[in-house]
Amino acid sequence: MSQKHTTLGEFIIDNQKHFQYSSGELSRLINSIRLAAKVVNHEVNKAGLVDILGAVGETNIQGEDQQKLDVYANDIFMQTLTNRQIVCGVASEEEDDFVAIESNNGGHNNKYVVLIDPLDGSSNVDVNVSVGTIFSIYHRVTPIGTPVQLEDFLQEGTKQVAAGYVVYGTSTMLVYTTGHGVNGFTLNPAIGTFYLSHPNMSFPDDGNIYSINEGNYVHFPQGVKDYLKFCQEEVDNRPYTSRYIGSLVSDFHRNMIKGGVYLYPTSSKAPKGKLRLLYECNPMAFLAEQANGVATDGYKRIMEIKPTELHQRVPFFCGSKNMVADAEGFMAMYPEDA
Ligand code: P6P
Repeated sequence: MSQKHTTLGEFIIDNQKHFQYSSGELSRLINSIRLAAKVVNHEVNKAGLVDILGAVGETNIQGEDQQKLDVYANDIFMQTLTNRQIVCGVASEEEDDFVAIESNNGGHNNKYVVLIDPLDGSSNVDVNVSVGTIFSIYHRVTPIGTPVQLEDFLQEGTKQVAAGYVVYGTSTMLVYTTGHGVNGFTLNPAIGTFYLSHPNMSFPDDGNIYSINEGNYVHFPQGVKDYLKFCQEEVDNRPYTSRYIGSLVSDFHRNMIKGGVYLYPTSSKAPKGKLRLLYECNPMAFLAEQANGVATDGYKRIMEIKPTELHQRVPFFCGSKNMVADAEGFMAMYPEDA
């Protein structure tokens, strides 16, 4: 008799008790993300068969070529989040500015804002490598009943109510936290149901996997170069293994299960790093900290950074606490690089 796996829907209901005074809106919001993830998953899984590969011939505010699937995923999440009378505004990697939800969809009277990277790592789609969706949820800080403002989105990561990702890999998983640990759900595509497959996910304190784009080595700060040499020297349980998928969600997911560290530091090519604070680093940092891991910019906690711009970038050191500490130790040897 196979073990009965709890469905995501059952899990959300069972955990409703954590949200005092909540009328189930956060649960409905997470359910809407579940629905959008299934729709995007269906398209990602057949991307090679329909005219949805390749670039749309436009660039987003990041100056990155928008892939057709980027735009499709953004449209699906935008539509799903907009139509649920729960959200007053959405900020997306694919949108220049935040999107205020119209009053006919509850708009100003809704209390949550969502920040999202609808299809992270999308350049991998054309080569059939896993990609992901990353989401971050906050209570608005401006009064309910008024139009959502930029300050509703520029909140420290410590204020997140929930965060998670979908990884469209060899299986499709939804992994999320509401501040009470991290749980992973695997989609059974035959029936379109997510089942609790990875309860209470947790980073091992140590690991032997490091994830970084070593092609940027010559551009890295000296502390990062020294840490990479540390990873590669034959001492103790080193050299470590280098694993870099080019998809943050996939590298994070593997490191959380096996132990490891992900680094996207500053470089002379990316003086502030590449990853975006609001819809990549903060949600992944919330998950990391809820799963016995850590996330910093090489010096300080990611979730304590006060955001100033919607698409601002920060350096990102994330994963097993002892490995991040080792990397920070090398960074601290060069205070001039801070
Ligand atoms: P690079 C994808 O564009 C992304 O935001 C992350 O998912 C990934 O880890 C990183 O950028 C890859 O960047 O510069 O190594 O190609």
